[in-house]
Amino acid sequence: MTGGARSFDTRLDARSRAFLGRDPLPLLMGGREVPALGGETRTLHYPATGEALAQVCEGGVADAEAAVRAARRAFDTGPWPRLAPAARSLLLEKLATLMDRDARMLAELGTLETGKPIAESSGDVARATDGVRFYAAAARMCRGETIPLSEHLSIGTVREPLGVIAAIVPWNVPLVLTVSKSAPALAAGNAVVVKPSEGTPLTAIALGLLATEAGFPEGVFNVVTGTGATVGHFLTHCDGVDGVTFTGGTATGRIVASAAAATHKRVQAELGGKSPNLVFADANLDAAIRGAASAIFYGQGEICSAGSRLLVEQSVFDRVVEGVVARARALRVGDPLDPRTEMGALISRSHLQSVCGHVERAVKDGARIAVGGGALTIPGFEAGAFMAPTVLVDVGVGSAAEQEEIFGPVLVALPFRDEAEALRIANGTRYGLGSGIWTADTARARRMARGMRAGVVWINTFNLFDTSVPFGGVKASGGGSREWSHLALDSFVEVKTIWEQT
Ligand code: TXE
Repeated sequence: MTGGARSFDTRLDARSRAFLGRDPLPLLMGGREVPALGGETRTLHYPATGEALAQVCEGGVADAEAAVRAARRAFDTGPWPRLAPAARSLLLEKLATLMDRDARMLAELGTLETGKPIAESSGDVARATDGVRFYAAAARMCRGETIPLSEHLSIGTVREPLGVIAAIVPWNVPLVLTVSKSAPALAAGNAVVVKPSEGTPLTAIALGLLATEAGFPEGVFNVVTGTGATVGHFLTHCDGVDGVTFTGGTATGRIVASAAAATHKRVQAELGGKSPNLVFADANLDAAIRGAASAIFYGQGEICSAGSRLLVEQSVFDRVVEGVVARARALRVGDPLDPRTEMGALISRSHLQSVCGHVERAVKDGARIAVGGGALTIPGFEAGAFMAPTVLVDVGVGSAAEQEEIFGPVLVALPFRDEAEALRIANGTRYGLGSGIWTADTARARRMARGMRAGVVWINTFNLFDTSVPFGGVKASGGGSREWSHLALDSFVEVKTIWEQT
């Protein structure tokens, strides 16, 4: 980048500075760093200050086509799918080691591209690296079974890679989601084309460069930047792609799924949410308050499984809401590169406007702002997309604020009378991703967990994740297959049955 010193330059690791200094950052395909065929570039901005961050080659349809061709070659005739699982495992392990080496750079790039606090980005890097390690091991566990039918028939299944996988990634947790999509696909022997979100391609490009350094065969791990309307559209419509793994908004997810259906692609999708977090009067209320606040304010609320609806038993409603409000007031919002910061900037000014628009509409619909409610001006970061942690009360069940994903630090709090009403409200949206239950009564916790129409239930905790634990949703939150754990491999393999008369 040209121009004067930026507010963040001197605070970065030398590797981050060198990475950002590459002008423009390339596309990665066929094992090579290449410019966009059309010669276009995009300037990325740091959401906390609005400063220009980096120039990135902006891929288009021709670039996506070239990446798919490279991936196709790698899969159809290259060594990768034919390698012994142990050899694939070793390369993934090497990638994880390089991610450890560059952990600080990856965390800084994650913060610069998203505006999230560095403490969270560091956690993202640790989670992503653990994900690569998990699938390094899982590469050796991708196996079939034998089925005894009769003495003269030998029947076996093998789990074969699908082929070329398009990984379409959103902007909220770019590195973690690039890994959750590509690592199991690679472990199973597929070739991958990653399409990062147009505004947050840095960590995906950095990961791609590390994959090249680790020695992945050419064409196995490709990264094409660009918009959903061009690159995303091509990847979901073209014949050369066999499977799509997508995380993003529910509306886009529908478009992706129908495009993929038309060309017979496997789809793994993880979409939006409006996750309920239920607090019963018998719960450890201090823990529930802490949990409820972090469920919505972690990641600025830009998390698909954010606990964005707090449902509280009537008798303790005021106490719990006051507790969450106090925590919202105490949150350190500001400089994302400061390790003490607890909430950073939203992804962009336009997303901030959208989130504030949801709050304004809620107020028109009769909601009351218990805390926050709008943009925050942080000294030294005046052009940043900061939002005050917000809690809304007097929100109607069925109102837009209670039903729609806001994707920001906005919590709606509603009282309930009994278990049946709690469950009715909890299950009363089109989404079904996360859900929380806070109670000291184990039997009730299990009863409620069974009643939740959600892919994940957390009891006396919220938003815990682990590489070895499946994650995903039901209804409009996605559905079908799961991300993470050994189950994620299922999205990227085909089971072949072999009958043999003996
Ligand atoms: O997401 P999109 P956006 C929700 C959240 C947010 C809303 C919109 O509510 O406010 O979605 O965010 C690519 N064919 N989530 O617009 O459009 C796009 O380029 C193929 C929830 O950023 O879903 C990007 O790489 N691809 C979510 C990716 O899809 C297309 C995380 C996601 O973008 C495409 C992010 C198309 N036609 C947003 N159009 C979660 N579940 O965590 C776009 N893309």
